[in-house]
Amino acid sequence: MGRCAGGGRCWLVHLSDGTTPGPVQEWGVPPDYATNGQLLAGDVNGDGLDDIVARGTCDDQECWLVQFSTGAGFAPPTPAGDGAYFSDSTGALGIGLADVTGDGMDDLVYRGLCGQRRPCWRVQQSTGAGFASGMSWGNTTGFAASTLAFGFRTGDLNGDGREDVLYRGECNEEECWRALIASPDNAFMARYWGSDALLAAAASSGGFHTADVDANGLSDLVYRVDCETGMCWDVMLSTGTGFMRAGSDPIIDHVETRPAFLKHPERRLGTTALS
Ligand SMILES: [Ca+2]
Ligand SMILES: [Ca+2]
Ligand SMILES: [Ca+2]
Ligand SMILES: [Ca+2]
Repeated sequence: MGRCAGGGRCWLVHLSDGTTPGPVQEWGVPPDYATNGQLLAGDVNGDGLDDIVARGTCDDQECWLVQFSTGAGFAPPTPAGDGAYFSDSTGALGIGLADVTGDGMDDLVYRGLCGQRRPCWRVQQSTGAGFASGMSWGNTTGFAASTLAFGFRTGDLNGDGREDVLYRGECNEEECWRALIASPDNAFMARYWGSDALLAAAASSGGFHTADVDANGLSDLVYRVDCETGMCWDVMLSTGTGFMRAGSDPIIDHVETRPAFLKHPERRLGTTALS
């Protein structure tokens, strides 16, 4: 978000040619977002173009707003549903925009409140035009201090086409990677996904990310760590049932091959492929 050439706020976009960002383009006007909002990018209507979702105001009430990408700009914001029930930990853990149902349209997932205001993993499925009312996908926790510090990320860890939730938590009183595997029954199944991590060193460098680094359809885990030559990437590849460290050398030190932390690097934002 920045200033348009003519003044006022603008979405500014640099379309990538695959390796480098192109010149800046103006892509429309952002709405007035709610102050506690988080800006999310994902494909809400499944047309292959990433859209923008945020909390805003509709008729003096907080609501979800979506700005659909036209391929050459973002359309004006349209109401995309309400029914958000946030919990005390929603802000710290973050909100995901990920296709947990596997229909090609990104859904909202967050730690919120469900029936009788009990904490739950709350999912609002995309309808293609907005989001349906929230559903409880279970209440698995296993949180550790690092869960709140790093939040959660989404990605398809087991390659079944449904994006899953990943966070650093606790398994059998030890820190571990906890995966919440999205099932066809509209529920998350908690799975141990390994324990190995140098993540503590990465606390000051942006936490962890998911990206399919080896392009096998399974989302992997990447984060920055200190190494002898400066900052490096530590990569843990998903096997479909857990993480294993990439190669014999624990640290991948090729900044020029850094993974793009775009949710859908294969998709197109405009006329030029992002990668
Ligand atoms: Ca779209
Ligand atoms: Ca979906
Ligand atoms: Ca999955
Ligand atoms: Ca992979």
